[in-house]
Amino acid sequence: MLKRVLALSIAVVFMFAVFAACGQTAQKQEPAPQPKADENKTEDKKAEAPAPKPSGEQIVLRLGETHPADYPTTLGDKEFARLVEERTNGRIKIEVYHGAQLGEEKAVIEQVQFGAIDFTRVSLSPLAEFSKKMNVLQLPYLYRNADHMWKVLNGPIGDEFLKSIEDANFVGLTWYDGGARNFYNSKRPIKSVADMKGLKIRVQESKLMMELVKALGASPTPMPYGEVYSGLQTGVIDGAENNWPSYDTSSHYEVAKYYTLDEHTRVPEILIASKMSMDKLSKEDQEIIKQAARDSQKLQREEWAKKEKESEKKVRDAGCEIIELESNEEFQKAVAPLYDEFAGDYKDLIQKIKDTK
Ligand code: GTR
Repeated sequence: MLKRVLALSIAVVFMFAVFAACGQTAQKQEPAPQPKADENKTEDKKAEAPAPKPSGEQIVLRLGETHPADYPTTLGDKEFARLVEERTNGRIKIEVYHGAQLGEEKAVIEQVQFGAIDFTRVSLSPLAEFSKKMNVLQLPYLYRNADHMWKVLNGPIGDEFLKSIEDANFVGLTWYDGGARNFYNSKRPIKSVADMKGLKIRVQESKLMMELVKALGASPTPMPYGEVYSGLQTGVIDGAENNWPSYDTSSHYEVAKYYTLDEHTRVPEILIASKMSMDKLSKEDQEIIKQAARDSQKLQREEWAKKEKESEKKVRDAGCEIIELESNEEFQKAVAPLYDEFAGDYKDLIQKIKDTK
């Protein structure tokens, strides 16, 4: 709650600063008011290498991230920030606010849209609500495996999608790994679609994810990530769905021990900038930022591969029941109508994705 109030007041103060600065022609951006440093944040600061001496006016930008400080996406964000700072000799500093300090994903995306927050790393699911075509890239069972997904994302199709969100006032910078998502719940092992019946399943704030859960016979409850643990604990919801690292680091495995490897979606993570923030920078600086984001993907994917294994081991050791399906065909069939519903206009594009080798 306190975090929310804090995030809201920062947003209000910042908006005020943005409006007050309107009419000024200078490119310079004043550092935004800082939230009170929490313990983690203080640790972060200590761990950072000393910043290179800035030459001239320093530009301070903010990046919002929902995950904890040592989560693979946060490490990717920090690598991005480090590269930008290094390549501008400290002239552009990007502060990474992890752990939803700037708010939950949907609220942060809204603020990025009107320039109150400069960058964020989010899941494609909530972002697709702002740019519907993005739903294509999170269709259930779209990719054959992780390699296939990376060929698509790092090729011309992925580039086109990064560009496509400019219409919604975002600049797509790069993709990060988010693995495959699986269902988990506190009631019973899910071994078939029939076992999903009647379960209250939390989903991200995404229409596609709601319909996916409905298509499997369960009842979807959209909810911000930060509220899911208590939702599971109090029985407001019976389950949710996520990849291994999120199931682990959110501690959801403690309160929902049945985890079924149905791999219904591979939802890419995406790093985006506010178009308003980017437009204030010179073309050269915009290029540095875009390249740094692309270059940060390597570290994020390495960290992801490590974390997936660690998290799987941790939740297995903790006694969670992991259900491996002989085949997910039944799940695939049940969710197939979503292709028409969410991507009916993009049949050729879907074929191109499927044909990517
Ligand atoms: C995670 C993702 C987060 C958030 C979360 C959720 O896998 O990395 O950005 O979207 O899922 O389920 O809300």
